[in-house]
Amino acid sequence: MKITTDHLSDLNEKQEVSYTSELQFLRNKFSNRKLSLDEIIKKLADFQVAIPSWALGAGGTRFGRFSYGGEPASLEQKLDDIGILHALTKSAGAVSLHIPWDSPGDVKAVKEIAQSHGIVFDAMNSNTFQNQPDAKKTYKFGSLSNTDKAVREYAIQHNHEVIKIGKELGSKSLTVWLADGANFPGQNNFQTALQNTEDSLNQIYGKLPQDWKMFIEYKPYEPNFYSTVIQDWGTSFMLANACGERAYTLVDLGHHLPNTNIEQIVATLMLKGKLGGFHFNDSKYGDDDVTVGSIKPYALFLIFNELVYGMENNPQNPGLSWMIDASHNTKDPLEDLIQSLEAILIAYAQALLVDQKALKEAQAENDVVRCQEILQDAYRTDVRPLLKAAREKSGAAIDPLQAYRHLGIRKNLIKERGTKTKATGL
Ligand code: LRH
Ligand code: MN
Repeated sequence: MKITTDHLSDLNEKQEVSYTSELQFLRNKFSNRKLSLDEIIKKLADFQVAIPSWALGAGGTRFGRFSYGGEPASLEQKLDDIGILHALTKSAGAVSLHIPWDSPGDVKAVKEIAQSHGIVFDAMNSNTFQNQPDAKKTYKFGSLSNTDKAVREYAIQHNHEVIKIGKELGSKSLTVWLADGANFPGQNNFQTALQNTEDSLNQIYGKLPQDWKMFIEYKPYEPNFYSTVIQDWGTSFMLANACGERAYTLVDLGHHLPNTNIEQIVATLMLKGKLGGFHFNDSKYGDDDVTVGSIKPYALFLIFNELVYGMENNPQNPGLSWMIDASHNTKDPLEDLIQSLEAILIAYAQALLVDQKALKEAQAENDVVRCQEILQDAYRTDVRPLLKAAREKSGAAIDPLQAYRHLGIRKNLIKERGTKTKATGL
């Protein structure tokens, strides 16, 4: 199912009246600030988030998985679904592939389909946390950290193959996340596991094309429940520095122990020029992978406030990779991703409204109350008219979720694919 601007023009016409008056209200509200709302609208229109190839079907847990009907059964169909998301939002212009879950059979055909939807290939993800059916080695006791040199080499080889596939597709980065760790005290020698991991990552980095980046993703626990080799930002930061200047830390919002100050981690990594990118999602307890901004929207805003400050003040930190990493256990995957894109753009727009100059002055004067008021004034501003203006500017649906339902897209996908298809991934 291909969405065209014709599909959207009538819908947008109805939407336009209401949001233009809301936009005019914002223009009046910020007329006394040296702030260009048109510049913000342009930044929102240019902001592209990569969609994870592993999150286009119904997700699940060990307690069950409830299929959604019309799920994409191939990489080609997944690209078509991301094409629908991008046509509706004009913010989903990239895909992040997970190998081997989404290995491209026919690279040429896959590139053509992606191009036809205006989608580029963002970071490639290797998978050394599952044994493949034809596996010659087992990752049961780890991969890059494994005590068995042959298993480490097997995992390093897999990452080199993922880079090779990425080069053919035009990707420019590799994300390495390791499940490696232990379930019980005494099971692992922490130092040996970390040293093996560092050596293995260096061998992967050694084969990274000169114009590529490597992202090292950390996580405190799951699937190991006593220790994880790359457990926190500090360990990832250390390993990235040990590898080289094109190795960075990737922040998955769900990979933090409760109440961790993630915005401070973001500020620290940007100051050190080692923040590579994000896996956006939200969570109340663990790595819940629920809809972005659905549980802690203020925390997401505070993270974007540090990102906006960093993008203005830290030229030492390169452009960031923006990716979603979520799992859809009870929502239509495409509606869930539309909501996540909305939440990310809302947090970014609110952060762009922060009067950074006034904040800096209030911080210098230790005017604690004023600091909070400056932040919350931006956070409490309804910025959705700016997102609607950005989408109209980009030829997207002013209200993507309403358009998705109005056009009966899920019904059409079920008609095309049936109810039995199952998407690869989590
Ligand atoms: C690990 C993770 C990682 C992916 C996987 C699908 O929890 O966040 O980014 O490889 O999910
Ligand atoms: Mn992740």
